[in-house]
Amino acid sequence: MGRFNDIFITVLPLFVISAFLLPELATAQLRPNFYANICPDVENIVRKAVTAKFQQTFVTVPGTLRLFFHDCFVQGCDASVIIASTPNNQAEKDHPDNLSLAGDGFDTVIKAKAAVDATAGCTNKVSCADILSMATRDVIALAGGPSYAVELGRLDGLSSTAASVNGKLPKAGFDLNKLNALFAANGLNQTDMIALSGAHTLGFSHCNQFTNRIYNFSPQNPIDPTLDKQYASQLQSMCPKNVDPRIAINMDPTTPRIFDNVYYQNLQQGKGLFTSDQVLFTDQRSKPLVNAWAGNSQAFQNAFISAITKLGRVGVKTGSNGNIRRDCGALN
Ligand code: HEM
Ligand SMILES: *[C@@H]1O[C@H](CO)[C@@H](O)[C@H](O)[C@H]1NC(C)=O
Ligand SMILES: CC(=O)N[C@H]1CO[C@H](CO)[C@@H](O)[C@@H]1O
Repeated sequence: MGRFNDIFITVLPLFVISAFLLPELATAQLRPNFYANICPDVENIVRKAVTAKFQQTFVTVPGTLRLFFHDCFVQGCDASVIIASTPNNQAEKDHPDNLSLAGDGFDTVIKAKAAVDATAGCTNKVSCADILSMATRDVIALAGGPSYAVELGRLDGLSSTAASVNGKLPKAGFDLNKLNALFAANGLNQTDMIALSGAHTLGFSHCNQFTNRIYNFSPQNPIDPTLDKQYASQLQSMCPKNVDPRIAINMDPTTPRIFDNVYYQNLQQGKGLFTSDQVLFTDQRSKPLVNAWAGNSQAFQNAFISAITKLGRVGVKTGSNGNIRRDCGALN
């Protein structure tokens, strides 16, 4: 009886405390229109800034989309990837896995933030993490992909270290088990992983990400046998041995500037650029969805929207775990 009382007494204050915390947690819960009473026009302001940037360079699209992915997979969607390194701290963006993040993705967020902050009533009211998620939605639509209601209400993270990137991002050489494990660690299942891989319908890769597939795959097969032969020789001519390491090529050889389901059609034809792309078709566990989405653009788009919405919920910062950064590139 005494034990029961002890438990009751220690548990009760926890309920009382959580009742006080609840309003704060409730505001941190993501939802569309989070800024309706704070900065009602924020989505139009961001869209306008992103569109202006897009008109300057197409790299805005893949740069922003990949930035969102890397942000969410390392310490959650908290804009920690945008923090610049300082003499005392090497930030996430300076980890070697970030080497190829396009500067235009960062610039998109900085420009959209400036536009938001220049609007009366909105200054320092919208997180960089939310601006990145809105910008991501906008670039997908600008490239011909679907649009969707984006959930908002994230806070910006309070730290960013290169060390925190280790092991958090997938590698081009990953097989299905490794891909699934890494995505599962972020609450995303195989369906989500296959849908999000469809982002490789856009953007560029440096040659070193796949040279093993075209020159030294195995002693028996210098070229990865899952690669289409003609595509393999195109890749060899675009990426000769000892190529300039700055050279980058389109990941979708067919419609590189359109957000479409051609990525999956490419996989059916042996035109997946990375091992991690082609394995989605060669592994029997993922092949059925590749085939389904290759033949049904609407089904792919629905799955992508569901998956990127789940991606946007990863590790969201609430309460004292975050703040609204004045400068997206520096901690307050
Ligand atoms: C499934 C596991 C994934 C692997 C192994 C992977 C790997 C890579 C690699 C190696 C590159 C080329 C980097 C370079 O050399 O410049 C790349 C580019 C890219 N990735 Fe992924 N990625 C994966 C998933 C994703 C996801 C989930 C997204 C977004 C939802 C994404 C979006 C992009 C974009 C847009 C680019 C092009 C970037 C640019 O042109 O600037 N990737 N990815
Ligand atoms: C993956 O998650 C989505 C919802 O988040 C669900 O609809 C789907 O059935 C899941 N797929 C698998 C293979 O578990
Ligand atoms: C865009 C960006 O900031 N890229 C950096 C990624 O990390 C390397 C070092 O590993 C830097 O040199 C890049 O500038």
